[in-house]
Amino acid sequence: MSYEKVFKLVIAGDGGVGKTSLTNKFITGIFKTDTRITIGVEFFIKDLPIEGLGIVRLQIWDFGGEERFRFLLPTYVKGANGIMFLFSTTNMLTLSHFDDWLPILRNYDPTIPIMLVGTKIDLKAQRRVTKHEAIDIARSRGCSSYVEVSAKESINVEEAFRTLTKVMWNYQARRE
Ligand code: G3D
Ligand code: MG
Repeated sequence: MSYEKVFKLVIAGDGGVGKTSLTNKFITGIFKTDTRITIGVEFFIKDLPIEGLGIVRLQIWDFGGEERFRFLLPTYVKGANGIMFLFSTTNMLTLSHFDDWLPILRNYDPTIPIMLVGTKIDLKAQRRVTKHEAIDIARSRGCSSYVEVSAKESINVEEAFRTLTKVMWNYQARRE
């Protein structure tokens, strides 16, 4: 497939929030139940046709959120066109940690598009973060948008990637 652009997209967030599950679901359409702890970083490619724009080749960097790999992140963020920051809607701490991640994510490009993504919305009874709270954080931290997803129940998965891809496209166009 020929593509118009290549965008590097970094998936960040605490361990266990569902980064690998969301990436897998988007790439393969399958919700795997045996995702192992991601060591360092995993790298995926997906060609995404965007109506009216063209085909975008997404290079997706699924970053291992485990503390002992955190030192690698600044290197991976270099040259990124956009970032998805995932937290679990079942765990407020994973959203609180956004502020710890932000300086690293914005180190090379202080205005890089960052989409805030609340995961596991199928776990309704375990929900601890309201949509309202998450939107407030997204706004006050200058995120491009907030999306809620479930990799398990296939809610908003492709939409999240599409939305961010369009934002990355516009962002790059403005800088050219
Ligand atoms: P990570 O890559 O951010 O570390 P993973 O997270 O994708 O490995 O997911 C961590 C755990 O959350 C996994 O469960 C996974 O199945 C679960 N999970 C991911 N996305 C969803 C979702 O949308 N809904 C639900 N209910 N669970 C999800 P285990 O039990 O393997 O630890
Ligand atoms: Mg992982």
